[in-house]
Amino acid sequence: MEKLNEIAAAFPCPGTYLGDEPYGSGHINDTFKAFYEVDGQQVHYIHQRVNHTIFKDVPGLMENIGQVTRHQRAKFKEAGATEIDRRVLTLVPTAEDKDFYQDSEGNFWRTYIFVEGAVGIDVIENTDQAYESAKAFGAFQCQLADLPGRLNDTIPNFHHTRSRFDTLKNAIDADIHNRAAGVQAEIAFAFERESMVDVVIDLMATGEIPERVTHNDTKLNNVLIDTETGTGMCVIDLDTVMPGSVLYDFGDMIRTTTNQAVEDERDLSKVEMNIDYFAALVKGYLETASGFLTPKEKELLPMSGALITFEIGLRFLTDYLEGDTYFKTHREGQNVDRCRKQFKMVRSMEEQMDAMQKIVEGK
Ligand code: ADP
Ligand code: GN1
Ligand code: MG
Repeated sequence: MEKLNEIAAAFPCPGTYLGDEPYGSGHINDTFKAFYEVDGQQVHYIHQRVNHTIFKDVPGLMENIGQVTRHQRAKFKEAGATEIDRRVLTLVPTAEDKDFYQDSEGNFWRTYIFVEGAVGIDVIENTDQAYESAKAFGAFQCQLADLPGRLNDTIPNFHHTRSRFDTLKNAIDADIHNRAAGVQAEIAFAFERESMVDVVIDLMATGEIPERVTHNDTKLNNVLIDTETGTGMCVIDLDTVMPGSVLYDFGDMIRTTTNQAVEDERDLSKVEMNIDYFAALVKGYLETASGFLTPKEKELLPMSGALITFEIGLRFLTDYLEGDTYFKTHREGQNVDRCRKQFKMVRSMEEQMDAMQKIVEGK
């Protein structure tokens, strides 16, 4: 256990501070589980250092999170929900009553109440988890449909797939680490599918697909699943909640919940899109989202998986070429393995597109 004394002092939580342990498997922020003792009982919090290289306006991001979680809380209350502190993230204020603290080194920290008895799943175990996570993300979008005003863009052009493609092209041209020669097959795969990148952004530009408040990072481990009941309890990782398209949200659910291989799986024979998981996702998502989806959005649900999986593959490949500066890596070549897995999933989804369409049409 390590002591984050400055952080613990900044967020006055009741009890005696015991220490912190690194927690979770996110690629971006530094997350810690904090241990406190209150009347002989252990109580936990989350201390999180926000990556301010990636999120350039942390105060603007925290303003979004404050607004979003307050709105969710009001919706849960209105609906008469129980255990609201386990269904929505709760920010713990600093001694100055702010939602974040900037430490002596300039890092930004926030603290959440720890959601007990629920976990983020890295690799899907059964169709119930697909159903539950999609239902939770759909309910999240539904709750935020009437959020007043416009949220700050925490990362501009986050799901602008064309700019992601252009950034890859620049990284290939610059090739600052001389890595391009080793990934020619991946580069060729990317170029063969260039036409895919504009589909959703063009439809958004013409207004055929509406802009909505979306999560933008709906990977499976960003919904906490109740360990007893298996219910999708709490949508977390709200850094990228901002205006976007539901298609990128649904697509990322397909990317991360329809296959039992890890995100950087090297044995690509294990990597196939599983249609039963897909069917469970569609069922869960439409239960909470069908009330607001337009026919065009619904029609494009199956292709959204290939689109965002391609986009994330482009981002992993770009990061590899740029020297692994964006996503946390734990070994050499991890980003290229992540890219290869994504591209294999794209291929598998392309092969099963007709079957995926039939499932959505049947609902
Ligand atoms: P990252 O942006 O790095 O993915 P997350 O906000 O997703 O960071 O947090 C990382 C992990 O920490 C999550 O996958 C989850 O397991 C855990 N976590 C985050 N917030 C909470 C919370 N309030 N209660 C319990 N676990 C949490
Ligand atoms: C990052 O923060 P985390 O680990 O949930 C990334 C997502 C990627 C994902 C790939 C802010 O998500 O966009 O899809 O890794 N988040 C950011 O696993 O870039
Ligand atoms: Mg996360």
